[in-house]
Amino acid sequence: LTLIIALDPPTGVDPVEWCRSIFERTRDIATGFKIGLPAIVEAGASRIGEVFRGFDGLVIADLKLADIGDIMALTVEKLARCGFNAVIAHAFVGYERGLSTLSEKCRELGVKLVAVVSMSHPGSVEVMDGVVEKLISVVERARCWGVVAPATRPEMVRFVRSRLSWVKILSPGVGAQGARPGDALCAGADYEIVGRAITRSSDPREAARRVVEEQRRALERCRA
Ligand code: BMP
Repeated sequence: LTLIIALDPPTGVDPVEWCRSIFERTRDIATGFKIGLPAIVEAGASRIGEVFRGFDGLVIADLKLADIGDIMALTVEKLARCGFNAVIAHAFVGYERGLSTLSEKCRELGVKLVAVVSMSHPGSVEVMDGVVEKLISVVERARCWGVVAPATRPEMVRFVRSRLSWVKILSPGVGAQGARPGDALCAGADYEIVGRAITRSSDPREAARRVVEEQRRALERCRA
C-alpha cells in the first residue's frame, strides 16, 4: 500500500466524526492516516486518537514539532498514550539535544519518527531547500524512520532518495497542490500523502481507490 490519507477537517464540522467517517470508509485502502493541527487543535489528541483504536496501520501525528528535544520528547510521550504510532518533526532544529533526544524517546516508545527535509509549497525553496543537504545529514544522524519530501518537486524526492537509501519517503502535494498520483513514487518515494483530493470528495472511498489505481498505473509506466 502506497497511500497515506491526510485528515484536515474543514471549519464547521465535528472534527472527530469527520475523521471517523473518512477513516471507516478508507481504512482498508490506506497504509495509514496523517492527522494535522486543524483536527488536533480542535478536538484534542486523545479524542482524535480514539478514532483509530485497533487499526494497525500508521497513525501519524503531524504537529511538525520544532522545539528543544526535551519538550518534543514530552509531547511524543503524550501522543503515544493517545494511540499515535508515528510523529512528524522538523529537521531544522538540528541533532544535538534536538532530534537526538526526540529520536531516542521515539525508539523507547516504539513511535516512528518522520522528519521534514523539504516542503511541497513554493516557499520551501526560499529557505529549506537551500540547506537540504544539512537537513538530510540531521536525519542520517538521528536515524529517522522516515522523511517528508515534496511530490510537487519530484527532483527533490529523487535527490533525497539518492542520499538516503534506507529511509521511508512520505510525499505530500498530490491532488490539491498539483502533483499527480505516482509522480513521487516514480521518483523514489514510498508513500504519497493525499488529503483534500480524497477527503473533500463526495465519495472519499471512490476517490481513494482512484488515487491508488493511478499510482499503480504510473508505477507500471515508470518501471517499464
Ligand atoms: P492536501 O493533499 O489536501 O494538499 O494535503 C496535504 C497534507 O500534507 C496536509 O495535511 C499538509 O499539512 C501536509 N504537508 C504538505 O502539504 N506539504 C508539506 O511539505 C508537508 C506536509 O506535511
